[in-house]
Parts: sequence; C-alpha cells; structure tokens
Amino acid sequence: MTDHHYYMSRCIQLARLGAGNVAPNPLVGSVLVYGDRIIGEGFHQQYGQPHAEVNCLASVAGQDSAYIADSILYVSLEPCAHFGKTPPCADMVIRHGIKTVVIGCRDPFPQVNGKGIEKLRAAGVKVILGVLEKECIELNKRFFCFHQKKRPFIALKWAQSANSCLAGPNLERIKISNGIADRLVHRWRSEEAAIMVGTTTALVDNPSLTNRLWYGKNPLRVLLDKDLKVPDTHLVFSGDAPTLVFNTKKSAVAGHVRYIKIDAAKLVLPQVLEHLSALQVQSVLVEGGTKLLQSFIATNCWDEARVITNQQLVLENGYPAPSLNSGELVETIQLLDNLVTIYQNTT
Ligand code: AOF
Ligand code: ZN
Repeated sequence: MTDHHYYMSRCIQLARLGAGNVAPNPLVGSVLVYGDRIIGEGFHQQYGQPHAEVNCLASVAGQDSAYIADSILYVSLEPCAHFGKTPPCADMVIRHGIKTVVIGCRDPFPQVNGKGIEKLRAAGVKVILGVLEKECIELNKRFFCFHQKKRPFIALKWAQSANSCLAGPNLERIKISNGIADRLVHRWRSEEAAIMVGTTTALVDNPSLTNRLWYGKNPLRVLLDKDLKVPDTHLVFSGDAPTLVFNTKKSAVAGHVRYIKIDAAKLVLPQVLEHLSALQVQSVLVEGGTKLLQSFIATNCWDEARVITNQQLVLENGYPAPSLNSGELVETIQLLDNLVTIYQNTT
C-alpha cells in the first residue's frame, strides 16, 4: 500500500461516519498530511452542514496551521466548485495555498463534475486523481447511480425456499428467513431512502415495511397499487412512516399518505422512477412480490439483488421466486440455515 492509498483509505473510513445523516449528499472524508503526520481530519457530518474539506482544515491545531500550505490534502470525492449550501471547497483549498490535492473520484453532480478539478489545476495546484477510485465510487454507489443513470439505485430483495419458492401453493405467507436474516433486512431498510412493494404483497402479506429490528430511520414506503385495492387499514398505511401510492385513479394527500396518479396507458416503472427521482429519492429496496421484482429484472433496471435462501425449507408446489438472468455474485453471508447471496448487475 502506498502512502496515497493509505491516506485515502482513512478518508473512506471517515466518510462512512456520516452514513445515515448526509443523504441525498454523498459521504465524503478528508485528511491533511504534513510530511508523514496527519495534522487534520474531517468528514461531511450532516446534510446542509460544512463539507469534509472544511471540517478537515478546521480541525488543524493552532501550532500546526503554519504547515497547511505545505501539506497534501486527501479527499475521497472531488472538491466542489459550486455555491450550494456552503461556498466552493476548491476555492478554500486554493486560498490556503495547498499545492497538492489527492482525489479519490470525480463528483458526478452536474454542478461539479470536473469543475472542481479544473479550478484547482487552473490555480496551479497539482491534482492526483483516481486513488482507490473503485472503493470511493462504491462508497457512494447510490449517489453515483442517481446522477449518472438519472434514477434511484435499485436493490432487489427476496427470500426463497431451497427449491426457489417465495410462498406456498396459493401464495400463502410462509416464514422463510430466520431471525438473524430478518435483522439484516431491517438494516437494509434503514440504509435505503425508500422501500417498494406491489399490490399483491401489500394485500396478502400485509407488511408494515418499517425498520423495527435495527438502528436508524424508517424508509419512505412506496406502494404500487394501480386500482387502489389495498384498504387503508392495512399496515403499509400505518403512521410509522410516510407512504407514496402510485395509482391510476387520483392524486391526493391524506396525512402521511400521498397518492400519485400515473398514466394507465404508459409503462408503470419508468413513470414511478421518474417521480421518485424528482423527489430526490436516491435508492429503493424492492421487497416483492415476484411480479414486481421480475419486471425490474426483465427491463434490466436493477443494481443489486439480495437473495436469502432457507436451505432447510422445501415448498412443494410453491409459488416461484424471481430469477435473475444476469448478475455477478459479489458476497455470500451464511446466517445459520439461511444463505444470503448478493449479486451486482454488471451489464
Ligand atoms: C465536497 N465535499 O464533503 C461533499 C461534497 O448543498 P451542498 O452545498 O451541501 O452541496 C452538495 C453537493 O456538494 C453534493 O451534491 C456533491 O456534489 C458535493 N458534496 N463536496 O467537496 C464534501 N459532501
Ligand atoms: Zn464542497
């Protein structure tokens, strides 16, 4: 590991401390190194608050401030060039007379997207770009997907029996995942901006779609219910979190429930994703059922698939689970008799 890699991995570590508090902004970490000594560290801590580089420079102790101009600044994302909620970080770096900046990856946000790097270079700052680039992009995979693909990051999730069934013969609900896997699923719910289900799942399973078994927030609930079949006494409408209902009947707001009318003559998913993007929803965990999951797969509109398989359970004549036609296995986690397999869409 070179010094650059070492300090960049520290930036990533710091950036992660902002998880849960900065969305829809990216997670960013920064360190300032004089010789072989870290004299400043910072990360983006809270949406709307100072950026990583600002916190890093502000953390430098009084007796070290004379060294700032001769230090190397490391930052996991390109310093911003725009006036947003805070002034441009690139300007601040230039003002401090810093001569070398090492950047993990370029910022895909349209108002930055290379302009921060240009600004630094135009001021004579040496910019080293792309150190631990893959890791820095992975850190903000939702933010990157949202700005590059102009749609939320889509994580598909389902639990299946050993013979790849999702429910019993007449769609009856059968407990497939164990308690440990359930906790992992609730953690996933806490990490995504929204959670989505189709009409049949909401009707038959009556899920509340909240995060009860992990720390952190509840996601925004998204229900696809074209004909408004799901009664408002079902748990998806509980007061625990806001709910969006995409349907073909009405647009209305009723307390924490918002109905959004879509065009019955057009494809559903592109309309739904467009609305979610306009609402700055950067990621969605799709929890079923098979029809909805398979329509994301069929249109190749997914980024990750997380499958929980109960290796002990066989459901004779059960209802078939979705099937992936592509995807690279990137992680497996064994939780007693439940095997979690995570695939990334590489196409
Ligand atoms: C940086 N360092 O730590 C972060 C950056 O609304 P604002 O002013 O907070 O700006 C948000 C945008 O700034 C965000 O979309 C992303 O492009 C960039 N985030 N930039 O130099 C940071 N968090
Ligand atoms: Zn900034």
